Amino acid sequence: MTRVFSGVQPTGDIHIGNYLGAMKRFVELQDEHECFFCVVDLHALTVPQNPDILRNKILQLARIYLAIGLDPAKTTLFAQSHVPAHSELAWLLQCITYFGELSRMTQFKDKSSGKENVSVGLFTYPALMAADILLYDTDYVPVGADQKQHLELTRDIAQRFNNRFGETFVVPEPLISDVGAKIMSLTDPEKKMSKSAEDEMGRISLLDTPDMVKKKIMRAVTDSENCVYYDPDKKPGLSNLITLMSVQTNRSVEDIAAEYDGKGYGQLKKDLVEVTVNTLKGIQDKYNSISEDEIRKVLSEGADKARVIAEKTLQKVQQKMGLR
Ligand code: AQP
Repeated sequence: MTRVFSGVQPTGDIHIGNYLGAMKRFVELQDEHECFFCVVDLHALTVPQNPDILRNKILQLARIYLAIGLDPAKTTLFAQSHVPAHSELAWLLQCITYFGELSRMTQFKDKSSGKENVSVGLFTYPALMAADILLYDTDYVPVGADQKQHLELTRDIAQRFNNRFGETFVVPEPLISDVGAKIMSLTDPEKKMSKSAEDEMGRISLLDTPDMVKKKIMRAVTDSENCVYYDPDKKPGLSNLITLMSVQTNRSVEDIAAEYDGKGYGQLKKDLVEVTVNTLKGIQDKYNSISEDEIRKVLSEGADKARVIAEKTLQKVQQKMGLR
């Protein structure tokens, strides 16, 4: 069976961009692949976190994994920090990753821009992400478009290691959706929707109430043309709403644009509220039915399973590098 790995950071409110861009795909993949989905809590530490809030966010994200339909009987769900091999392999991979490569990562440039004290962890984050993926002999990594560059680096690191030390790592392929891989902010549609952006109105959290969803979509920034067509360069706000409608209804963006041509932005927004509230309702109903004990049990059993595989890969790598 082919292996799938992906992770989500417990850094804030998991939003509809995370869900439609990556997490929905996790659920589809679990039936036909051996899947590992991780709460990448070590990644969260690359920017300052309040320890109590982080602890809660880790459990909340695990609960969301279950609520969107991931089934612990089919898939391994765990927290990254519960499997020490992630940190250990990250160090070994950092030692074969070049400073220049990490300096070119656009996410690092964006997240560090204008900040005075930027952690070394934020800079080396892509090497930890490579470790996460390579530990599990991963074939496919479902991610949003913002992670494409990190995935390319992971592939380069795996190939470099294999060339230097002999065949060791599977070189993984990214799985990036054609539509919905980059959902944009509702208030600033030139930027992607983000968990940690200060402006909450820019994102729809998976746990937002129907009223909040309505307020955010109805206030979403569009343009003054009032003519419906899909063009992300010319009409980023409107095109983002069309994309949100398209991925939630499994219809093409052309189809949606044609339907609302002549009806105006107001009708599209109204219908998008209904569709989105409906998407979130299923997730929220399940979310509210899961107990904290159940989450802890899933994470504990998941880490036990993940640890066995991760340790084996780590030992192989240590041996190849001359450590054992
Ligand atoms: N706007 C987005 N549209 C589509 N997919 C997205 N993803 C993130 N934002 C969008 C995908 O969601 C998965 C989990 O993301 P992450 O936790 O790795 O964090 P991130 O990529 O840095 O995204 P955020 O939401 O903006 O978080 P913060 O604010 O903490 O940096 C990934 O597969 C990602 O591609």
